[in-house]
Amino acid sequence: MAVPGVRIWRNARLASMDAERPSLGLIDKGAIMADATGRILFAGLEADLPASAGAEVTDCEGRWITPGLIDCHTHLVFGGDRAHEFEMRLGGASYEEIARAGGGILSTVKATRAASADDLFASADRRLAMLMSEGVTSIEIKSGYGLRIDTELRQLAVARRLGQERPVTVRTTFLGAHALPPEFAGNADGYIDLVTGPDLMRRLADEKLADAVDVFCEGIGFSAEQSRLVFEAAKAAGLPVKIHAEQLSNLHGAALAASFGALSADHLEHLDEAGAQALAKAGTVAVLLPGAFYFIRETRVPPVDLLRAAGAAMAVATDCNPGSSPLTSLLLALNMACTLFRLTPEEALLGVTRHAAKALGLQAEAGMLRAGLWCDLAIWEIERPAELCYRMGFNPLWRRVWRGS
Ligand code: DI6
Ligand code: FE
Repeated sequence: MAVPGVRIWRNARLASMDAERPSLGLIDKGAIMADATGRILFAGLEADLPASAGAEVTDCEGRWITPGLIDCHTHLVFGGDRAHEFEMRLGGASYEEIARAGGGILSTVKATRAASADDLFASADRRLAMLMSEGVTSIEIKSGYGLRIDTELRQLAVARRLGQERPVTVRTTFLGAHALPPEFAGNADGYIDLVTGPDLMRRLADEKLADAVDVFCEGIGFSAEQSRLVFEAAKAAGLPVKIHAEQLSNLHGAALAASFGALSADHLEHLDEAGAQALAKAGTVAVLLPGAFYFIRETRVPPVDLLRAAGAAMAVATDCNPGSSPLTSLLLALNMACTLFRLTPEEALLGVTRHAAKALGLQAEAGMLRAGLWCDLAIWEIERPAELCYRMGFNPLWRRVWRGS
């Protein structure tokens, strides 16, 4: 009997990332079957594959299949670039000095406000194509360079449009509390009032403009108290929260976010032991961003040993943004997570699949090769999974599958 729309990938080695299997959930001599709606019907030993005459079959010739990669922290939509500041930093200025002198995030805000939605779409689309070419099938995209309601909503709309027009899952995050816009200089509380306005938050939720709400909790961003106000407003609108925390100093933002059941706390170079334990206890994912650490030449690495000891889930992402991490390679982020932060390849790979899915609240849909989840696959020309972390600047992707095709 022919089974219309069913697809099979056979003769493969699977790194299933399935939480019910040890380590990376390896399955030698594996196969995957997807139904016509793009969900996985079967992932396991080829010998156990259910009969399915008429299915479209791909012979993977022994290649490795992982879940499609998930970049769970990006600022992909923005105007302009910051190459000039890169030159200034090479001349001796620090990231914080440039930010305080009105450069930094605010220079990108100016360029983003000046850009049309089509311009923003076109430039983000090129960056997205780079990520997708390395097997990325889900991505988070934050606002935070509009810093006015109209331009924040424009950024979110462009992010949504990328998800509608390209074969990739896009989760959007409202990061209105990213920096203080010039109109509110000296009046951070006034700006927080605007960002936490109940009408805005409800609109973000009701019109499905944002899937989550984030805040940059930092000396050059917003205080822990202001972050709390953002979280309370998000919670009242039913939106999950995330935080940029402990990147340049320790304001205890991660523990605050954990107390709100945050999806993730991100950066974390200055996290302390209590913070690591709070994340583990709340099930908040610790998202590590080695591209930003590298690019702004941080010297303090996130306390990976404390996160491990606490049992916190760790994810790895590009933080793609024009100021601190102009990185459009999740594979390079994997390498950096291992070389700079000493993650094991196994931890790093779980960090761009299963744990990254959790950081987006997508753990029931993506991040593992398991029946019922989306059939998002990355098929690799490699001999062992650690090769994905080991190489630099080499892309071994053979095929990418999003929702079964
Ligand atoms: N932390 C970061 O690393 C980026 N945003 C944030 O909150 C930097 C954004 C930028 O410099 O444009
Ligand atoms: Fe970021």
